[in-house]
Amino acid sequence: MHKHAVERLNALFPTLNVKAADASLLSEDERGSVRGIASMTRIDAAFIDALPNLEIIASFGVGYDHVDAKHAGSKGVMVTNTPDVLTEEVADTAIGLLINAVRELPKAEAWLRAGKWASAGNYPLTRGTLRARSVGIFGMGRIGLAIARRVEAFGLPVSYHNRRKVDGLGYAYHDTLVGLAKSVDTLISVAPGGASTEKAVNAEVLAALGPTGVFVNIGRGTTVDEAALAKALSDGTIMAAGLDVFEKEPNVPDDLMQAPNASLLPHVGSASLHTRQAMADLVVDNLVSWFDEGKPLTAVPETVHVKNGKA
Ligand code: NAP
Ligand code: 8YV
Repeated sequence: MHKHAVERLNALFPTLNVKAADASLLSEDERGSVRGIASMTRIDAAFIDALPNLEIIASFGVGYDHVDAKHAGSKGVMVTNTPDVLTEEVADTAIGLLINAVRELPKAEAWLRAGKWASAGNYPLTRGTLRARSVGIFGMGRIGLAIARRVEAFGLPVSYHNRRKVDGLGYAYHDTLVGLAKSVDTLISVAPGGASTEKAVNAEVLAALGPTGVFVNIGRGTTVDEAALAKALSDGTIMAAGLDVFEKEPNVPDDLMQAPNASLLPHVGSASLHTRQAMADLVVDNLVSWFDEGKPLTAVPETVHVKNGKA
């Protein structure tokens, strides 16, 4: 948990610090004493069931695929996340990854640092350019919209795929991901993890993007068939990728590590001091609001029905 959140929590509540959400790390008395959790790790049904007086799980991050929120909701336990406060930061990172992937900026910098500018001459002209690209967004939610605004400012057309068309949004909508991929050459995924998006970006979707295709993932690694992506990058099915998230973090598959046409980041989408502090504050503010006011600030959809017994 973020240090600022821990400091605020220690000042506000009696706290227990547990290294993992594993009930065997707590005594029976401790299990009975827990009414709220602040966490950025996996919380499964067994852990929720092991805490008889648990009322709320305040998760650090907007994505909460690591929390069994459906089970929490069925047991009357509130789950909160940290939407909005990270939206612009993550959208900035997505654009950085896109430009890195298309214009090879990390490789150009490595060229300079290796002394090759002086010894071998200019970095080669890039095959990739943003000019004349069309961008598809998989997951047109809060962050997807912030990315779309940036892409529009670059003068590029935007289209998207969600399960539902967003009312009043002017961008072209595709009701399938493969349909979206067929219509663009640049796909940015900012969809949540979980069963409904598991390996959604597969060989068929990558083939639909085509040989000038660029794939950027700022959402969750689980939404991608990583073996298919590595193959598509090596055999020219697509041109390049920019990836901030991976299926089994912090482990990155070797064939992606070695791919010269992939720009890779260690899940830093929201990772500035400014934004992480705002996320930490929202975790704590949710707990304070729950225990003082009887309601959360940012409940996840699976638990909006959960009422605080004292409210
Ligand atoms: P959001 O506002 O809930 O947007 C998610 C969008 O995805 C919604 O528009 C939703 O529309 C769509 N979606 C969900 N399931 C789908 C499915 N099965 N098929 C197609 N579309 C689907 O969430 P957000 O705040 O933009 O955050 C999005 C995700 O970004 C998070 O869940 C997290 O995984 C990721 N993230 C990553 C970082 C990072 O550091 N890399 C940082 C923050 C967030 P429908 O419901 O209509 O389908
Ligand atoms: C965080 C994220 O890095 O908000 C999310 O969904 O993926 C990131 O902002 C992560 O949640 C912290 O572990």
